[in-house]
Amino acid sequence: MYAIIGLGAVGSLLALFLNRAGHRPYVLARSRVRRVVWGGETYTLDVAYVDEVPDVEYTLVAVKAYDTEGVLPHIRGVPVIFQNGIGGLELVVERYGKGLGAVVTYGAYRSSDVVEVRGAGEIILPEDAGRLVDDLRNGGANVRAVPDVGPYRWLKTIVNAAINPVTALLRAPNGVVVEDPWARAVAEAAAREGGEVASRSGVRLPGDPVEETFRVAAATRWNLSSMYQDVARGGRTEVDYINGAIVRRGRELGVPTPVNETLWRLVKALEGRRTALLP
Ligand code: KPL
Repeated sequence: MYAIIGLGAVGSLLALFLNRAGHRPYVLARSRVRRVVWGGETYTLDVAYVDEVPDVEYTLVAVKAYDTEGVLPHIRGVPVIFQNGIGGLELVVERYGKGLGAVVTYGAYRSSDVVEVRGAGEIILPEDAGRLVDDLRNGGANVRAVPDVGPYRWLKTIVNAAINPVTALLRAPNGVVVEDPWARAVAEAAAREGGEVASRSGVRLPGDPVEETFRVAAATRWNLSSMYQDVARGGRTEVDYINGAIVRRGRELGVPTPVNETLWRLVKALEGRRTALLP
């Protein structure tokens, strides 16, 4: 049996795949999503909302990275962390004693009680995620099972560090990173720094960080990044776990990360501001 904590874009997508594999997951979430729209079809989610997570085999954690601490008491069984950035999984492993990392590259957006899937992607899971790999596959997810998710988490974090702040600061879709030469230069520099930090940490990235940044930005040209959406809602972002994580690791290793540091600070300044167009 499965529990999902957090029913945003990623949590809803996981619920949909599990439904299609014949499961009705328990869900602990602040808000309720009822429908998922994908490829012109609308699916109604079939989940059991709970206040307490019962004993389950897997708890899929799909809250924002900064909400991880608050959900720790609700985790049961094996936690699988579906989050952007570095830090959430590490916290769960430290405090709960175990946890698996996952990377999601589907483009999905939530507005009120509907989640719209706009970009086909994949879910990268560790091979030892066992039954979860089979169930998500049976539910139609494009799952890649790898021996070590760590390098994929790093590459995704670097791509997010290069794309997300630039789009949030410019209030533009992801395509700005490939189309505007100024934006492109900043994203490229951020990705290079991230790549250097990863390689000095001993991480062998599964792709070139700059090429991957431009590939993802072009493939998701019309997407509004998660950070853009968080800022537009006047909410908190995951920048501490994305650019912040790269800067902190860089400091530990003596690798300078001035571009990531500047993007981190600018996004922090933007969080919670409702930028008025007129005085
Ligand atoms: O993961 C993303 C995000 O918005 O957080 C990308 C890949 C940039 C797609 O929008």
